[in-house]
Amino acid sequence: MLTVFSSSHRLHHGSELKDGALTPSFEKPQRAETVLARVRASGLGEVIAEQRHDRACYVAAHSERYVSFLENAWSEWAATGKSHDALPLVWPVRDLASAPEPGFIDGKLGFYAMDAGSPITAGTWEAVRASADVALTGMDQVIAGAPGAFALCRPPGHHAAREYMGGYCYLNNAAIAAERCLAQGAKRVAILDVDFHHGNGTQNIFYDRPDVFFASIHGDPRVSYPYFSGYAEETGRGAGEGCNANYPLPRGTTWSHYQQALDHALQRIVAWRPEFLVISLGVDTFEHDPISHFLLTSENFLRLGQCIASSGLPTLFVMEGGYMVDEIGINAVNVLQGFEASA
Ligand code: Q9C
Ligand code: ZN
Repeated sequence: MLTVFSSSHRLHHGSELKDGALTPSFEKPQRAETVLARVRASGLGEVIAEQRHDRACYVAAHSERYVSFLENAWSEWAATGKSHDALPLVWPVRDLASAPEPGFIDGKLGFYAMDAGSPITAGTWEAVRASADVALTGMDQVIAGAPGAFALCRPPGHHAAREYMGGYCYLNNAAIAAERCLAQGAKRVAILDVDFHHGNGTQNIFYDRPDVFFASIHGDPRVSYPYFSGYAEETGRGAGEGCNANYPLPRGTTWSHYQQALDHALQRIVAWRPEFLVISLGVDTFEHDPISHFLLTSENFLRLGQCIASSGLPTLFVMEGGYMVDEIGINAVNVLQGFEASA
């Protein structure tokens, strides 16, 4: 299987506000380098660089003003004399939700963010757009006939909604890839999110859409980030009613229980008859992940790839989370090798 990788990811490394303290982000450059090293060591296949894609490909999944914000945020922040990471500190909650976009960077940061987990640094935009280009380049391979491809994206994307960043995510790489299929003529695309955290951003982007089916298996939002979405009752809206499926699972979930949700999600996807499948591939469901609470083993990730292959769909794997840096490469590549063994 082909892997797409961009060295531009190294331009993005920042801090997050965690448990009340500013600390180096769990989402660090070493993550992508570890996965890349495992791709090479395992002989998975060729590794190619990303091809630059038009900005319109990003605006397909996001609003124009949000993409403009991402492009300009660092220079607006730096213009106020600051050189450390930009993080939001005030948000438009419930009764303030219809407020207009502020004209100053401190206000814009909160307006376009769901949390203080996505720092804007000097190199963030260049890394973010390269990550989206990695997903687009991988999707182009699948559209051209590859049965599977791996977009080794960093930073990740599934928490990024049409108009906000959060959870280490800025542009929604999986959503941008799905929009690419539709722009190239596909009628129906499915996205399956197996990251530990609910793919709130992807759900947000496609919630009222009948042409994209979104399923997510994740930690129950009653006790797990992102806390405010991911309930089973969220099934889509309007023309998109019935095209959104959430599988919230308790802390401590092991493979046997996980596999039941996975089989159900895949059955629903196959029955919906999509032309392409995008997997939001987080491996933070691993038993030793430092910020998550499922108990999958490295061997279970091979099974996960086999189950995905059973759908028989052309599949793009898009890297999302996974923070146990020593194991993240083994677990991600196990999914891909499990897929290839049964494809
Ligand atoms: N104590 C992704 O996996 N912080 N994002 C959670 C839990 C945010 C994860 C803190 C986690 C975001 C792509
Ligand atoms: Zn995650």
